[in-house]
Amino acid sequence: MEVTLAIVKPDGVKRGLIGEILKRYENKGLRLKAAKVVTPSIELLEKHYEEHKGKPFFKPLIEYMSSGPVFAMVLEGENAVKLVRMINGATKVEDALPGTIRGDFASSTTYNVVHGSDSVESAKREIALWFPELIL
Ligand code: IDP
Ligand code: MG
Repeated sequence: MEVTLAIVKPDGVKRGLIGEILKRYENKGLRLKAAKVVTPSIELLEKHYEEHKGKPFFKPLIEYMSSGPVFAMVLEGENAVKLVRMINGATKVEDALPGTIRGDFASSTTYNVVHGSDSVESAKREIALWFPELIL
């Protein structure tokens, strides 16, 4: 069965959106396999976002993501990677449609409430980073 990593980012946790967001994933049939509240280290985040190293938004992104606790979760289900990306909505704030998490809750492209792995390979890599103890 496919698994993916989803994260409620610090702005989402501060705004009390963990329950609302998890409900949307569960409503779609995804199952929670593992979850934790953690303030991620800079080291973890630089690995997590290594594809974006050198981009202008990299430093603000790492600062934002390390600014407080996040809710990281492993979700399982058929097409889990694609489903979470669809439920999350588009990256750019102006493209995120109403009905998606970002469309409903994000007002900026940087502070966009949620993360979802972008492929099965990324999901494997990210789950190993965030949940090294997890045996799937
Ligand atoms: P994704 O989260 O939809 O996969 P990515 O392109 O992987 O989007 O970017 C990672 C994160 O970096 C985004 O979720 C967002 O927080 C931030 N980000 C991406 N593009 C921009 C940008 O153009 N300006 C500011 N922040 C950005
Ligand atoms: Mg991405």
